[in-house]
Amino acid sequence: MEMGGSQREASGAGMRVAVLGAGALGSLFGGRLAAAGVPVTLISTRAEHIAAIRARGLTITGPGPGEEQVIPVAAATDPAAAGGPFDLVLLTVKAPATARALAAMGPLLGPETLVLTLQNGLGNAEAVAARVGSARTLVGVTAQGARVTGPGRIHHAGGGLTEIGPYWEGPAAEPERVAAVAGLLRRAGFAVEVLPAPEVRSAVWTKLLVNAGINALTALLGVANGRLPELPSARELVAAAVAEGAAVARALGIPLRCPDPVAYTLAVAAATGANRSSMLADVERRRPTEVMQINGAIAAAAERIGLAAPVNRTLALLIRALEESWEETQAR
Ligand code: KPL
Repeated sequence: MEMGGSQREASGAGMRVAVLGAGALGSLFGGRLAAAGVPVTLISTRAEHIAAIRARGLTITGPGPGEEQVIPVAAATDPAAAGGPFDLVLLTVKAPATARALAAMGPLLGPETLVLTLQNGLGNAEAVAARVGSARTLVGVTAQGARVTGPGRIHHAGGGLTEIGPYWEGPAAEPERVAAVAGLLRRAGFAVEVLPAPEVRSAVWTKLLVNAGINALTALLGVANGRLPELPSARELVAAAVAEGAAVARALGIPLRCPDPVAYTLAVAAATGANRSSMLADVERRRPTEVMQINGAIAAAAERIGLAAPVNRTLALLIRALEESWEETQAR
């Protein structure tokens, strides 16, 4: 049966997708899209991961016990060899790699390509908009959790809502195009809601505060998320970091999506109790973390408006000091 134009738009049929930053989350989205019949190319600088996907397909285990899907999907280490341009680029690199990814993105882009950032922290949307324009920038916040379990293998830890919407300054993406992206993701089995621009900003800040309270502390203490609410001193630090971030959001006029962000963050830590946070995973592998886009960004935003965020500043400095200690070891 032929699809009409609006049906096609709503399901995103015919869209070709590149995932730039096929780590855990990028591979999850790209893999599920490919399994739903969407033409996808996964791109990552992790040569082993890409070689394994090219040889044996991408394996996704979970979320249920015993669930496993092996998905044939195109994969490349270099955007120039990915077969662009694409209709949609999912940007899922870690935040410190955003500038490098945007600089390499040229071969993926046509004049109409949309870029959807699903990254953590502040500053990614602005960087994408500076590269492709705000009318082609979409921002998403997702509750999906995944981790890499080996080359060509990821584990889908659990699902949840993915919210996407237009960037909030300058001309915004046309609603039909946003709906097409949402339709595409729904076809791949993701629960998706489209938000108006101001609510995207609220969603980004609400997630930011959760990450500010959980990620750096779990990375410094070497504990799973669920330990933070249980340890009285850690709990106090979570509360202080989140309260500082909430004060900045309030001063900037950004409504948060929960009445009590400290209680909300502690509830997320408990609900994701067995998870090792993405920053803990980065620290364990001695990879650059997103701390400057999370706690560092809150401290910088506070400073710009004459507020203080000493707990976020200290958490950022502690993680940076760790990173510097590895850089020094590597330089020796
Ligand atoms: O988003 C997360 C992360 O690890 O980056 C949380 C919500 C803390 C879950 O682990």
